[in-house]
Amino acid sequence: MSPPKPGRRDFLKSSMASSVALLVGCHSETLYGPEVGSDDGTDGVGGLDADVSPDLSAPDLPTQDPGDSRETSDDIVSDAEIQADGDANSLDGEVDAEPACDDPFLGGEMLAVLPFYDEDTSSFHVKVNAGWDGRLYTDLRTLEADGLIIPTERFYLRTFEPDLKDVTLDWSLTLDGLVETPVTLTMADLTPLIAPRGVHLLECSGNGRSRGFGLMSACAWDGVLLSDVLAMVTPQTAGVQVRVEGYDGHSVPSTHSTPGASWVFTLQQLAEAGAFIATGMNGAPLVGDHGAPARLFIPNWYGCCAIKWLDRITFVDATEPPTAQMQEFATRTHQVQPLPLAAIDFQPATMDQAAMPVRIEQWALGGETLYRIIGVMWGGYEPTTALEIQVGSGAWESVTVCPAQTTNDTWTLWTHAWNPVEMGLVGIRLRVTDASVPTTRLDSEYYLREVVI
Ligand SMILES: Nc1nc2c(c(=O)[nH]1)N[C@H]1C(S)=C(S)[C@@H](COP(=O)(O)O)O[C@H]1N2
Ligand SMILES: [Mo]
Repeated sequence: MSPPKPGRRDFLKSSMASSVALLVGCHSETLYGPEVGSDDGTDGVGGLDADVSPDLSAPDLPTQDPGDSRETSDDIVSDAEIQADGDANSLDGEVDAEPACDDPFLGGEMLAVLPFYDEDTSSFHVKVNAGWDGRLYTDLRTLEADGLIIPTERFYLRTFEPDLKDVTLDWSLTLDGLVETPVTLTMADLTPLIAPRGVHLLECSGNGRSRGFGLMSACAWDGVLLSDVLAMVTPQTAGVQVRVEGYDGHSVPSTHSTPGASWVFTLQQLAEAGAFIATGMNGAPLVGDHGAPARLFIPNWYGCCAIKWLDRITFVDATEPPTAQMQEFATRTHQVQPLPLAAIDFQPATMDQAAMPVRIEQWALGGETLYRIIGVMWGGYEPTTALEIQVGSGAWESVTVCPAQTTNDTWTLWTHAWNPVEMGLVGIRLRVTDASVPTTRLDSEYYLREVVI
């Protein structure tokens, strides 16, 4: 059978049976067009997915995949557990203000986790490629209310530890440029200043659907406030900016990306964001692939700014040009074209409020088949309650996020009960209806995911 290539709208209207036939016969491009933004952390040519070619030879069949299903509903966090969590966090004698979260699936049985359409789930949590192009994709399907901190070995990777890095040499960090006296710091200088810096999410600006948006993770970080380190030198003039660099000595060049990682920030941007030099993840010292012994971390800025194997911070003036990485990642950090000539005129590479589904569960409940869409919201600058969801051609519905989003530092889980009115391939869209909440990337449908019912 060679079905005609349908337009997207027709496709969504088609029956389940013909959808499956079409899915088997169609290349994804027919349905999606080229993906804007690949999952490799580079812009590629014209923002197209120029270099990542997910293995399409063995696509997930768009059927309910028993291999993905959970045996029982034990993994599902019940009201009681959420309550218990809240109780554990509250001080003795204090009234727990956390409202009970309604669970429409109570007493039901989870049957399966449905695969997202046309996403490669084959290599989550394993290191793929090498060196500069090395990646590890986090499996976001595993996210649970009590599992929102990703263990270090599952935290996503973009670029492995450089093979030319001499790990026998003691690390040092040089502060130079437009300063009275340059200084070189060792770990002994930083150690007394190391403290827990909280749970923060990191997302690669090139995070992409083809690999399940797996270039995003959150964990608890330790480190030293960057402002404390910058205060160790005296800027020659009213210091405005710094250029931050890391070590990037790879013997094998990247197939597509400009070597090096370097970014220019104003002192104000770093101070306002609470930037720190991370030295630890999840209670242990940083491991090599995550930038040991020290990396930059700027809460709520894209991963491309989180310079690993940090070794130099240079004070520069307002005429400093953008670095190669700032230009390479310009589309992904939502810069306006033509690009400014000075780094200071670049938009900050911050993450607007975003949201997407991470797991679609099929449940049996009271003789009916229902679906539970579990998702995350992250990024943004103020917590919001204005999240809405649309499944397929259904109406936009408010998402009751419970417990509510209270921080923009890390992701917040939400769930949405869904009773399908149409069969076939359906897209899942999210939006924020509060016009004061910037949602540039969300609104571009960057985080659209699809599922076949
Ligand atoms: N020195 C250096 N730092 C780097 C990079 C790099 O290639 N070299 N990649 C950046 C990018 S694009 C991302 S998304 C994050 C990834 O951090 P992680 O691998 O610890 O998750 O590191 C950033 N820091
Ligand atoms: Mo990235």
